Amino acid sequence: MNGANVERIQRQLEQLAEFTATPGEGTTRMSYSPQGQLAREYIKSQMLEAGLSVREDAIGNIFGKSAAQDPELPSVMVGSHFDSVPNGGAFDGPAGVVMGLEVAKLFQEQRLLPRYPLEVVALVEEEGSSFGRGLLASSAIVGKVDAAELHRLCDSQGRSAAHCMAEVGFDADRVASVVRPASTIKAFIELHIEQGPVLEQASLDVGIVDVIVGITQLVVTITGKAGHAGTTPMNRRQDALVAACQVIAQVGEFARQAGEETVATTGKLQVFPNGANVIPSKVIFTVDIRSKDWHKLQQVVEQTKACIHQQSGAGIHCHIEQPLLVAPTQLDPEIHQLLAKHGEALGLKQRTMVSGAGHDAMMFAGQTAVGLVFVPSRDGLSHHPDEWTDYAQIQKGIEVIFQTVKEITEASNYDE
Ligand code: HGY
Ligand code: MN
Ligand code: MN
Repeated sequence: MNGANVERIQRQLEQLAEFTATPGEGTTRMSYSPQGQLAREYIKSQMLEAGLSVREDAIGNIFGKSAAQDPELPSVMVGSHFDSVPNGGAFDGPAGVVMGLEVAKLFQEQRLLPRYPLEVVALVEEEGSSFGRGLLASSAIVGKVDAAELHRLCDSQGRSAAHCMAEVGFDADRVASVVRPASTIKAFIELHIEQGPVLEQASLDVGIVDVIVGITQLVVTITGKAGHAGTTPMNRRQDALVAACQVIAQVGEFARQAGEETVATTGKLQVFPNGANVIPSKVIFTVDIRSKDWHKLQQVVEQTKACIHQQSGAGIHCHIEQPLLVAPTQLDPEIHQLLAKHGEALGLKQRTMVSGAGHDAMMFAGQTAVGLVFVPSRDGLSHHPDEWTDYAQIQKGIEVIFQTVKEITEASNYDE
């Protein structure tokens, strides 16, 4: 298969994987961190090399825009995110950013001039690992984030998102300028690793996503009263951690009862003051709940909230925040059909599938026509240092998108 250049894809992914705070222990690249900034400069350099004009918006999203027969027309946007989870893998996000870079490079090499501009995008803060609010940048681009939220959201050291942005030259107070009116985007197409076992188990080359599951995240703060572990009788304790454990043990059961592949996870747990001989006075933990069925999602949310409130009383107080709530998202059938047509023409083995992972694509879906292409994940593993997808597999996914984007941008040869 000509076209997408596997060596270049490998080189760019290996270079991005270098930008981690935990070398040898997976990819840890927080937005606005030194590693995030190194990745930023590299991505911008690769956009320039692909002949794109580069800009960054007020919160640090990077855009590389091509020349076009009609530059005023809406862009066909391709890309993904370049932040990571703690000790995650090297492909979650970067595979989609490199897809965008490669599509742009192929346009340049094949002297293609699109009628609609091609726009490569590298997004910050999709994972929510820095400030506890996933899909932050794509939410801002579609107008769902205000400056107050960026001043309110904080990292584990209590630094606000606005502060962290300002530290590297971005400006949360100008977040309104990040909004892209729907009229400026003709389509958004993302390539992402599947992060599950389906494609590998069926020996398929690509998955074309029709639905992304609904997602919500709760941040629960339970407060009690610190005390001496040795001298405080069991009947006189207000133990915040014991109360939290009653909830955490239940959320999995609520999800199992809901069925329909509904899932619930507590991934973050902070205990204060976190001393072995101190009764915990405060606990902050997260509950991530997902389902392709909106009613099941809501059912588990309500059960979880009720269980939390049942812990209140006798000196125990509970507070719930819900920074993220996105309904199950249907992607664009026409884009889906185009991707399937080009996958077939390329002789790829493919299937339609649901995404159990959330993606920036779901935020853009309310704004424009959106497509999402999966490539296989070895052992279905992701959010883990051993996350892996063969570069040749990524190349196949990129080829499908390149052919599709050529059609959607109505590209023609400069020499014609
Ligand atoms: O959580 C997710 O589904 C994605 O990895 N942000
Ligand atoms: Mn991702
Ligand atoms: Mn992820």
